[in-house]
Amino acid sequence: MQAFSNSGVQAADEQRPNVLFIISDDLNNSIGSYGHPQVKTPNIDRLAERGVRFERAYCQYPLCGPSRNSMLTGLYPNSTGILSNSQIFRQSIPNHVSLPQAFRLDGYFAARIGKLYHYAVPKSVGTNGHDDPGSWELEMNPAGCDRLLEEPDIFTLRPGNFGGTLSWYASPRGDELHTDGLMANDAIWVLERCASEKQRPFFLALGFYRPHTPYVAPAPYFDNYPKEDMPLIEGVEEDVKDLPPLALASHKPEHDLLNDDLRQQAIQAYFSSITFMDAQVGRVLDALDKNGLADNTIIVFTSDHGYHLGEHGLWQKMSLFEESARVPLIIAAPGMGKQGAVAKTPVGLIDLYPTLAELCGVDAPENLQGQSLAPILRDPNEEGRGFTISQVSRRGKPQVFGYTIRTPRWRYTEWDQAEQGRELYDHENDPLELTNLAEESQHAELIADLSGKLQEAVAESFPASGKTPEVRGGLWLPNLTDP
Ligand SMILES: [Ca+2]
Repeated sequence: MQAFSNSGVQAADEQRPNVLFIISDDLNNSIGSYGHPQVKTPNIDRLAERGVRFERAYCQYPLCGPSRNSMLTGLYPNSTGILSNSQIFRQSIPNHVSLPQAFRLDGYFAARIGKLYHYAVPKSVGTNGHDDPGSWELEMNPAGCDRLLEEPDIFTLRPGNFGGTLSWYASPRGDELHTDGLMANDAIWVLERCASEKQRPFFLALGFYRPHTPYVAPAPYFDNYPKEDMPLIEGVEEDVKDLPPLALASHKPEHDLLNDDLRQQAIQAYFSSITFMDAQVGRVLDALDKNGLADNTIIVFTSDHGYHLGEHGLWQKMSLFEESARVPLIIAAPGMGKQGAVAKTPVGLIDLYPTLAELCGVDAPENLQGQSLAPILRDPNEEGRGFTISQVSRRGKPQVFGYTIRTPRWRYTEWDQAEQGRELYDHENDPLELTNLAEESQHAELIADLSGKLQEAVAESFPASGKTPEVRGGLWLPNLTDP
């Protein structure tokens, strides 16, 4: 009888799709299939060819911790309470069921390799980081030569600092000695195990660390990007004249240490790290195919936020411009929609939880705030919600917020409820967001409309109580070599 009932479960579960969820850290849209003229990403590109590529996908908060907590809870940052790094939603909304936890509760094998929730990179690489143990049945935290051996050799703008500071290194060691290479090895091993035990569907989450600083990649990847060919942004002085100061407040004093030579070195290393990470993605996709899992596995590829490489004079993240708020997003769901399709309606990382829950028939909490992207996967011309909001905080007492709304044509931003400035960009004519139209009277009606829409969406980003949950307990830093 036991054998009979087990095989009944097996038959039902084998039809449920698996999920391979791949996220890269601090990756912007410098990707071949997104039209980047220089960056080589053959493996992400071949994934795009078998799925739907979202042309306008945005994070909800352009910083690791807040973005990842939002994505993995399906709630806006105003509802998770996680508005800075080194925190986890269990400190604010402990009873909420996370995305991987929902799959676990529904019988899936949920595994994490590397960075899904926040990690202090590179110090916490090799530890669980600011993880949520309730989300996973298996957690793997490899640490490679980039973490354990090479720090003394890494160039950095501020000696001794590697995580928040621009820093890079062309490593003499091969792919599989680096953390991301070890992670791909682990993922291949887990996929082999999953293929041999098909009675349980899996949710395998793989969080690569590159291209986050320090931009460390094996030296051969640097050969793809001759330093003198790396693009430098010009005309910044003119560009920033029409901007409110808070729009540029993510600038760090250390960025003033950059000259053109260092800027080109940094971009070379950032691009090299992307191509290195892409190669690891390729090894995992190959393993999925080789183990006969591809036909029944939904693959997601994304990043936690974008990244500036000098636009508007900015580097890294924490701005509300396109480069910082936008993320790559590719979803390949077997049998859904046309392979290689492109969806142009704005969507957010907030939408991933309801999407995957629907596609896999997994019970999700009723208070999720995003939309399911399933209708857009079936027909990429579907509009869905039709806009996405992102937010960021600026120092001050009380804390000041900037909010931005992205529609298919416009980006509109308000700082401190427009008390400290606003911005309007026409993406049809100004994709680089160089001309702020917010103070031009002919756009008054459009601005009133976008402002109303933004404020309504912001109000809905709070929980039913209307108040952002308080975070209990302090910050902490798991550290492999100095715990
Ligand atoms: Ca990040």
